[in-house]
Amino acid sequence: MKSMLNKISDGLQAGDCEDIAVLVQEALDASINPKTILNDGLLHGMNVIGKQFGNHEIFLPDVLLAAKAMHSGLDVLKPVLSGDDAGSIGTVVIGTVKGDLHDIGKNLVSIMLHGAGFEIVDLGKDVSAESFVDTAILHNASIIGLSALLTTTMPEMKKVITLLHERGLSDHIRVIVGGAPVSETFATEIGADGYAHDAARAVTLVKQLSGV
Ligand code: B1M
Repeated sequence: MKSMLNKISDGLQAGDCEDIAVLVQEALDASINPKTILNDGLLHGMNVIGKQFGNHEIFLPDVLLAAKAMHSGLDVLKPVLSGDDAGSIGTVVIGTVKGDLHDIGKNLVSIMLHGAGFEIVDLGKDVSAESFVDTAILHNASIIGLSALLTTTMPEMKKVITLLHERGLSDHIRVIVGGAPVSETFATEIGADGYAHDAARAVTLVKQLSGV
């Protein structure tokens, strides 16, 4: 099992999209737990990429290739991670905030929330505060989930919360935030209703806020 997971991590680091899809399918066929494939294969590889990029050992095109490979792997994992649609227990509008193009973590949160029975309206990346709020109203959503990966885009989260207050909606629509630079302290500072460190905790948080 370890060697299969290592191959997935290595393949992701090499940005090998086709191989990754095949390797992830092989791991599933070998009955390796999908969450193990995600954490010890795909995310392990992406962590290495993040560190190497931070240390200037690799460059943006390398990161882009790894991200594409991540998406290929997630496409294979998605049906097993999100499971059968058991009927909606609430609607969540989710997206990555304006100016921010990182969507891998946000996609994971979407997949896990969908798997937990929530209807997801995924606005993608680079989403404006107005778009989050207008979409939540349109879909009668009770929760907006905001993701940010850049310290420079974190202030966009506050804009969504301010807009909800301005429109008198903050009692009806809750905001949760997450992403690598985001913290519990930051969430409290901007008046968010909750912070989740990872996708699994996002599910627990959304359930709590929805009273499910
Ligand atoms: Co970018 N990037 N990037 N990048 N990139 C980071 C974030 C960085 C930390 C790399 C580094 O320097 N070590 C750094 C940010 C520094 C900072 O702001 N402090 C950085 C930079 C600088 C940049 C550019 C500015 C580089 C440049 O152009 N010179 C540029 C910005 C573009 C833009 O957004 N405007 C850029 C571009 C890119 C790519 C496009 C090449 C690519 C993104 C592709 C894509 O997403 N489609 C990319 C990538 C892949 C990364 C790293 C390597 C990996 C991010 C990732 O996907 N991780 C990243 C390094 C790192 O994070 N260590 C880096 C895996 C993912 C599963 O984790 O998203 O953290 P994460 O999600 C987690 C949790 O955070 C949480 O759950 C997930 C796990 O379960 N979570 C939530 C996330 N959202 C949540 C929402 C919730 C709850 C939990 O509730 C709603």
